[in-house]
Parts: sequence; structure tokens; C-alpha cells
Amino acid sequence: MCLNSQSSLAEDTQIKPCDFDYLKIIGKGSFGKVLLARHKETTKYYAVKVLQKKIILKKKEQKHIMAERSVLMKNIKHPFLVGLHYSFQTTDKLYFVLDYVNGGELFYHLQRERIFLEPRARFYAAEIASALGYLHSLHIVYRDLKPENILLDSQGHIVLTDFGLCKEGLEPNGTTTTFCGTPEYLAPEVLQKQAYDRTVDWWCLGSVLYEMLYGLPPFYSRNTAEMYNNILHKAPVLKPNVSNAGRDLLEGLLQKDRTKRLGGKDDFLELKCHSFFSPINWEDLMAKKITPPFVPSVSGPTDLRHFDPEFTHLPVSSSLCTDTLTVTSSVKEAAGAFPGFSYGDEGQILS
Ligand code: ISQ
Repeated sequence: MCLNSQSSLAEDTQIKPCDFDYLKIIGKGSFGKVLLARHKETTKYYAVKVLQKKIILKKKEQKHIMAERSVLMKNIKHPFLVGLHYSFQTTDKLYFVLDYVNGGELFYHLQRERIFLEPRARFYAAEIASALGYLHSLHIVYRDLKPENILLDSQGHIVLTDFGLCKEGLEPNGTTTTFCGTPEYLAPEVLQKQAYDRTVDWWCLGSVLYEMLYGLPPFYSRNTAEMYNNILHKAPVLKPNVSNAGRDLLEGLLQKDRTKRLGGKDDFLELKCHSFFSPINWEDLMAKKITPPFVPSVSGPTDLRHFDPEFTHLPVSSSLCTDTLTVTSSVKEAAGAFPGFSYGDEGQILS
């Protein structure tokens, strides 16, 4: 029994913060943190993302967060997308209970090895592409494909996280103009605040693949202004140490004119048919029947060696379960701002 759970919106039988032991911080962003948590009753491990309502409201990101929840709830199930088990809220926080994966960020491994050989880069690019194609089929644009959102599970398969910036409700040829994304991988149309559509995801995939094969993002410069200029006006440098098929794919994905970009017409189908992916059996890929080219060494679920010690060494806040809440006016304002947020496994709605 948890006395100070703040879970005014959850009954005892419903999932609540105190149902979990919070073991370690495994990630931190501007809105809150991601923790490794163990469900007390089942002893199952989860990644619990905790966001502060106050901060979300201050940054006027409420729509994004609600989009994240509804994106995660759209019964999205795909082998290479992180799964949502529950979401619930207290007066001041939002909780997402997600699959926990501990193979580390893809780019943590890339930094250690500088570049990946083509078969390995192909495997990751194919798993990422199939996840993006699946989201597009649901009219969801991922938009924010960036290194820290691409994880490996303990077997070495891709898991994409963070749907916070997904734009929902785009029809196949719909466009949107919200500015979002990470500088290195920004598509020209996003950088210029022009309309964009699902083809931004193929640009980002091109950027990820480029970095895996060449060791640096395309258009990279230490000077951000110069990098922006490169993104908008320079052709990507495609040195011949990458195969013709690989360079042709990169050229197609990093096409500045989104109407000419690979994937612009038939989306994922166009990538699937590209010669770079001819060694890939897509049915086997989806069934996780392709043996991953690299298996992260982990001893078990609590092995945190692939997480940044900058996070894992931080003390876990006791307020996640036990703090009494000081109700300030900003907390009051935040309390009612996320109606219908709570959600439970097996599709049952809890609030
Ligand atoms: C799942 N496992 C580890 C880290 C994570 C970070 C963000 C979202 C989900 C995660």
C-alpha cells in the first residue's frame, strides 16, 4: 500500500507509480527521465519514462506528448518499435511503461568501431526502414530519427524509441510545417520550415546509413551554420570505399528535393526494391529470422554497461513513489491538462 502515491486518478486495482521499484536512471531529456523499473508483483523489468507536466506545459509541448501517447496506443506493434505496456498520470507527472532494452544505443557501438561494414549497416538500415514503413502505413511520420532514439536489444535487433515528436494524422501525401529534429539529420525542407511529409524519415535514414558507412553524418561541420549551408546546398560526399549500390541508395535518400527522394512515390516499397537491400529477405527480417551481425554483451536484464554512467550514477528520486506533493499553482494548472492519458496492457483503458 502506498500512502503518498499522488495517484488521485488511479484506483488501487489500477497501475500506479508505487507498483514499481525504480532501480536506475538510464536516460534524461529536457522533459524528464527514463528509469529502469521492476514491477513489484511480476518482477518484470520495464523502462519507465517519467515526464513533468509543469515542464511540458511551460514548453507548450502538450500536443506532442498527447500525440506520443496516442501514437503508442494506436495498437502499434512492430518487432523494431518499442512497445508501450501502460501509461498513467499523477497530479504532476506522466508515466509511460515501455519495453526495457539494454543492448545500448546503436551509435554507442558505432563510436567504438568508427564505421560498420556494409552487411552490418544493411541489416540495421533494413530493420529501421521496415519500422518506418510500418509507421507510414498508419499515417505516422517518425520525424525524429536520431542516434539516441535507435537502440539495440540484447540479441542485437533494432528498437526505435521516442515517439514524442511523431506527427500523427498525415495522409499519404499530407504535409506539415512544425519545426523539429536534431541538427545533423535535419532534412532541407525541415531546416527551411517548409512543408514536409513522410519523406523526411527517408532523409533521416539516409543520414543514419551515411554515418554507419562513413563514420560521420553527411554534411557534417563543426560549424553549425556551415553544416546548415551544406545540408541546403552541397551534394553529399560519397567516397568510393562504399559499394555502388550503397552510394546509389545514399544519393536517393539524401536527395534535397523531397519529391525526387527515394521513397517519394511508393514509400518503403521503393527502398525494399533497391539493389543495396537485395541480400535482405524481408519476410525473414520481419520474423527476426536473420541472425544479428553483432550481439551486445549483456549478462542479464540489470546489466547496465551500455548505458551512460552520467545517468546510471545519478541517485533515483524517491519522489517517484513516496513524496507528498506540494500543490503550487503551476502544479494545479498542470493537473488537469492531460485528460484520458491512462492506458493499460491488453488494450484496456484505465481512466
Ligand atoms: C527502453 N529501454 C532502454 C532505454 C529506453 C529509453 C527510452 C525509451 C525506451 C527505452
